[in-house]
Amino acid sequence: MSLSAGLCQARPARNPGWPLHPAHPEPVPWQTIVTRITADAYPSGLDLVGATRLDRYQTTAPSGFHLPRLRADDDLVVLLGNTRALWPHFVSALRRDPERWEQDHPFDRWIQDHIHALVDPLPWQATVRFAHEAPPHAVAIQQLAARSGLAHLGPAGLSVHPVHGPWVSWRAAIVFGVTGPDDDPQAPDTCTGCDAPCVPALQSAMSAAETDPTVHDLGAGWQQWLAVRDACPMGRDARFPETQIRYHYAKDRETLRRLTEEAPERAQD
Ligand code: B12
Ligand code: SF4
Repeated sequence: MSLSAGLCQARPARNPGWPLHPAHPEPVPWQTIVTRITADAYPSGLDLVGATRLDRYQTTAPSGFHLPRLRADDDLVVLLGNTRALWPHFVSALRRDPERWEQDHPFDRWIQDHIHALVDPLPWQATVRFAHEAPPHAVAIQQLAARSGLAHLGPAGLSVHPVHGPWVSWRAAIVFGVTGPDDDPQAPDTCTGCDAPCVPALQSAMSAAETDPTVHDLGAGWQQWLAVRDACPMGRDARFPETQIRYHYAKDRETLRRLTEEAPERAQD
């Protein structure tokens, strides 16, 4: 199964990767930016925030996945991700604006709008790259998560968070033209000592795939891909809501449409 087959399906982002703002006149410590973004992002469902330096990421990621340098090699890179906390915010956005569900990739489109609404008003020079972007703007976002100390990269190709296990998603990398952190945090290795039931599950999913899956369509074998995540003993309480699973794995848009018509409390399902 080829990587390019998956990536060619990804949608381009609205922002093609240029700095969003002129340089802020006063240099600020990176902690100021991370604190501000965390305060804005967390209540909007983007409840995982990490930070590292551009040079640390670039030495890990293959060259085709490098992020743009804004000021210097030690620029700050902020990673935004989420647990199941994000889904109700997406459902609310669909209810407010029902035309969204008719778009080609409603979730990716909403994520772009949602993150730009957080980043665009900030007074610092910044560039956003989304996890769903295709080359030449693709990001090795799991490697960024590991370099930020947020989640270990497990043997089935899934990031494993120490609390939420594989039930996390990464949404965007934001480069800021200020010096990033000196420290180089290590994500806790959740996999050493585990019998790795995710590995045979991944092998089953790969051999069951009749055609190359793409980022936007895992095909008829989507339940086998789901079984890879379900095999992991970490973070079982953090499993995504059923409707979120049906949308991300089976691309079940009808479920999505029905959800937007149901009572608000069902948004958590
Ligand atoms: C292309 C892609 C795929 C392709 C993989 C093709 C391939 N041979 O690598 C396909 C379509 C098969 C796929 C499937 C899935 N993906 Co995917 N995918 C991506 C994407 C867009 C790019 C991966 C990449 O090129 N990384 C860059 C390279 C340089 O990194 P790498 O470390 O060398 O490669 C890693 C990834 O390829 C990863 N991986 C992810 N899926 C798969 C599937 C296979 C078969 C293999 C071998 C590896 C793999 O494992 C590698 C690390 O060991 C990322 C988002 C991103 N920007 O990173 C999401 C991403 C990795 N996928 C994700 C998910 C959740 C899935 C699915 C569960 C379906 C879904 N969309 O919900 C399935 C099953 C994954 C599994 N391992 O069980 C999440 C993972 C979250 C997490 N906890 O880690 C990501 C990070 C997207 C996100 N927004 O969070 N995916
Ligand atoms: S099943 Fe075990 S080895 Fe696999 S990702 Fe989960 S903790 Fe790591």
